[in-house]
Amino acid sequence: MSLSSCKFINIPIFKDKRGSLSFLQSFQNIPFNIQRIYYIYDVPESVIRGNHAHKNLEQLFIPIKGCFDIKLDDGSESMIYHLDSNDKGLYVSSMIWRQMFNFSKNSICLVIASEIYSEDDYIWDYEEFVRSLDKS
Ligand code: T46
Repeated sequence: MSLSSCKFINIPIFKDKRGSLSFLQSFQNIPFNIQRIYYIYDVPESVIRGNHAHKNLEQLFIPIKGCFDIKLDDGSESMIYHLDSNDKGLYVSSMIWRQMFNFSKNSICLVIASEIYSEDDYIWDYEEFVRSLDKS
């Protein structure tokens, strides 16, 4: 997969005097079937999370609170995305190397995932990631 498959997705907001509500629904405003949800929080400012790629997993990253950066790399090019709005999620396809950093204090990253958790889906070594791209 190339970086061009990764993109920001607008999340609808229903806002009235009672507050706001946003939703995600499989294949409606998210391009995969939702199988898992997790969230990342209490991340110290200097920490880098991720540092791996996924063979099959597709994910949507949403900054529910605060902001952070994600660097995506498809083996040919890389780009840093700043996530700072809970009505915009970053869709990341499979076979993209990712690093998350610059978490603001008290930030929360919600992640919507297309697969259940599987250790076998992770590629932890960047050289191995690049080699797997050559094979596909
Ligand atoms: C990703 C980045 C951005 C589980 O048991 N189930 C789960 O669904 C997940 C996501 C994690 N875990 C366990 C595995 C580890 O022992 O939670 C621990 C921490 O996970 P990890 O070191 O993989 O965390 P990150 O932030 O480096 O990576 C996570 C996701 O794993 C990964 O898919 O894309 O966030």
